[in-house]
Amino acid sequence: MKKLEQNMRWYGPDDAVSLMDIRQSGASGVVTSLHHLPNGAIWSLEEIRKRKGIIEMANLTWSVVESVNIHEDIKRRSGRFQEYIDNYIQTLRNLAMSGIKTVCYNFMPVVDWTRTDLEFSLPNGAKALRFDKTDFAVFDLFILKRQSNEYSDVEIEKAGRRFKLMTQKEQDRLTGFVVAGLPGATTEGSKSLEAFKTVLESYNEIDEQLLKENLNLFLKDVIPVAEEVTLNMTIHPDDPPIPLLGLPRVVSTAKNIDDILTGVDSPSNGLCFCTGSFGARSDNDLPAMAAQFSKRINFIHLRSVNVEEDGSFYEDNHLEGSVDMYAVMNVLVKEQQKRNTPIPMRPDHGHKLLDDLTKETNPGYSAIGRLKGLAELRGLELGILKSRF
Ligand code: DNO
Repeated sequence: MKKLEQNMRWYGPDDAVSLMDIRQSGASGVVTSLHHLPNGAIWSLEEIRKRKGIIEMANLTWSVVESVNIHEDIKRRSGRFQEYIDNYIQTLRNLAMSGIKTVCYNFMPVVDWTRTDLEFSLPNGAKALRFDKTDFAVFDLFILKRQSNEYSDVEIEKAGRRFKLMTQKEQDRLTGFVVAGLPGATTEGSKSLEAFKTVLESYNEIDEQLLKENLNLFLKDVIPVAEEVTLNMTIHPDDPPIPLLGLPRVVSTAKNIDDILTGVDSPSNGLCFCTGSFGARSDNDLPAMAAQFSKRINFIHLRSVNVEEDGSFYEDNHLEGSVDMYAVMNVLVKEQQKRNTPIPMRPDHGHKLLDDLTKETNPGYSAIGRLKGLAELRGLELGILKSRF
């Protein structure tokens, strides 16, 4: 009976959730990144080993790097992109030399993840992350004031009405929530809305087709090295998996994933199967996607979303909402039985519950909420294993 490898994300020594907290969750490893290094820099052996040492001192393993972020120049294939690709490759070599086998990354231009509310109150008093389509249009059209032809008249009118009712404080709150998902942009120095707009404009000439090509060219450079040093690269889907802010999206659907995995056909070119991200699109059939790509799923994020009619969603309990977690887990457990090494998983996000509510944590990465998620997921896995294998 082979089990998935249980991990928790850890943001490094400054994370309010400590390694000892993570140990108490029952996870055997952590998923982390060298967040203090700017995008595009080489991760030295020394920096990697220092971090690894801290994790191992707590009797945990550094199971996955999430993420080695991709510099915007690589996504645009502009400026110093070749140098950044060379740096990326060196980072991968250094990680492999330090015994790390799995790296997660995404190919979302500018924004990493996007929500409009990081403190959405649930009926039981817990707090969750939410993406509200109208609020997002308010931010885009009336706060950022971006020129856009992507909204229907009805959407514009609805957003306009909501904007008019908003106080300045509410507008600032919304802006704060949306820009919280800009880790790439902040490390590259774009914190203000004006600077944000400038980065968005740098994608004016880049459509979906071009972004796909740029991803493919990046993979053509990087995957052979990953293969040589036996490292799994796992691409994380777009979150949410729809075009936003006029930016193209290329990692949102089964077709996108198929193009990526067949475009550079190597076992090292794998997928981070994130149920919460894919699940925000009602036309993504998650169990079918898990089955279709099972061989190339080398990292798993498990979380659910409750999707509303207009595409707005909030993050639900891990086993409830729009994601059929039982069906997805069935596929993953089955795949795990065919493998010699455990597939790393982590509960993705969690509500703010109990003492989480008074603690300053990274959005989605509360201790108790994630612990609840992990406990439920591990129970689901065990139930499936015991009844079927
Ligand atoms: C948010 C995360 C993302 C993810 C990156 C992967 O909670 O799922 O920040 O780590 O997009 O590169």
